[in-house]
Amino acid sequence: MNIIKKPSWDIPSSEVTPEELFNKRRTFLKLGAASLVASGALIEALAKDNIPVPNLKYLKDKNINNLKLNTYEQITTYNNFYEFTTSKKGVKDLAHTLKTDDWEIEIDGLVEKPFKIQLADLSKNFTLEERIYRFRCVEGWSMVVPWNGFSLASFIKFAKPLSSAKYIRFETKYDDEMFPDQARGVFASIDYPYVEALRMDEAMNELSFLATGLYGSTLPNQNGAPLRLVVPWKYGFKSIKSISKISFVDKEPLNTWQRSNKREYGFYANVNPNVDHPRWSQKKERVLGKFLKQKTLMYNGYEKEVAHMYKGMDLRKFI
Ligand SMILES: Nc1nc2c(c(=O)[nH]1)N[C@H]1C(S)=C(S)[C@@H](COP(=O)(O)O)O[C@H]1N2
Ligand SMILES: [Mo]
Repeated sequence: MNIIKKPSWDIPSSEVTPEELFNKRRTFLKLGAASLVASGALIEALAKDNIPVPNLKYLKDKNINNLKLNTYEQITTYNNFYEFTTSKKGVKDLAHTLKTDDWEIEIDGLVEKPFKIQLADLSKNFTLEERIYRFRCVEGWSMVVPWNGFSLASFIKFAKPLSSAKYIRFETKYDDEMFPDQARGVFASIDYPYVEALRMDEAMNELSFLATGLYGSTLPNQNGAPLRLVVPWKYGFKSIKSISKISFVDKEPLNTWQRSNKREYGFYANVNPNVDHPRWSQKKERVLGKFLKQKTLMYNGYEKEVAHMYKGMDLRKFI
């Protein structure tokens, strides 16, 4: 029998899984504008799954662990972003007050020369990459996200810290017109600005990433636009959103959740199924969109890449 091969993107949208769709879209990106005409079905499918038309060019992640991506819809409608609301489903509809045009990042502390730079100018110095990472929130839910951005290590080389810098500290922008919960002052859910930090060796680890996009297009506000940290072996709260200040320091900074409740949250926050949260077990997690829970992996599945950094540390003490 003679089988006529259809072009790969020419399939009914109803039969496409989000992952296939994503891969097709990447093929389509490579083909360029000409394929726009030929791929009505694809455009329709993208629209159906609410995936924006891609606007970023990046080096593809080979996804050697064959992680199954969560959908764009799942990743962008279930968020923790206290500056807007503590309701995970509510963030998306409130996040329009965040204005990311002309976003400036201030770099200070133990660096050769402190400076301020527009994010657009900063990004030009790096090749955009894709990183498909597991993401595990301390609350017990998880997802797999295709991020776009650049390695934190490449940013650090650009920023030129002094050898006396032992930690890198990040701050979310403080602007109570953009972030309604900051305007609530003492009645706010947590102390602002949100602060997170990493030890320098953790920051230089190949996995540490600064994201400016996801699923091939600019980061949506609710996911921490225009620049957020991604450290996939740590609980999600370490992955600070909407960064506007980065400081190099010599003492361990007090991060927001440790400040808020140091009995429950520490500095390291490494994913560890063997150390329970004081109020719940960390042995399992629910992947967004799935009903049954799955086992949580040590260091969220990144043991090979990160375990050496914590050798000899008591993981019950350094939570
Ligand atoms: N500035 C800021 N960053 C933040 C948070 C926040 O409330 N404010 N929440 C953290 C938590 S608890 C998680 S789980 C992740 C959620 O990221 P996502 O909404 O992109 O899934 O962001 C982290 N970064
Ligand atoms: Mo979280």
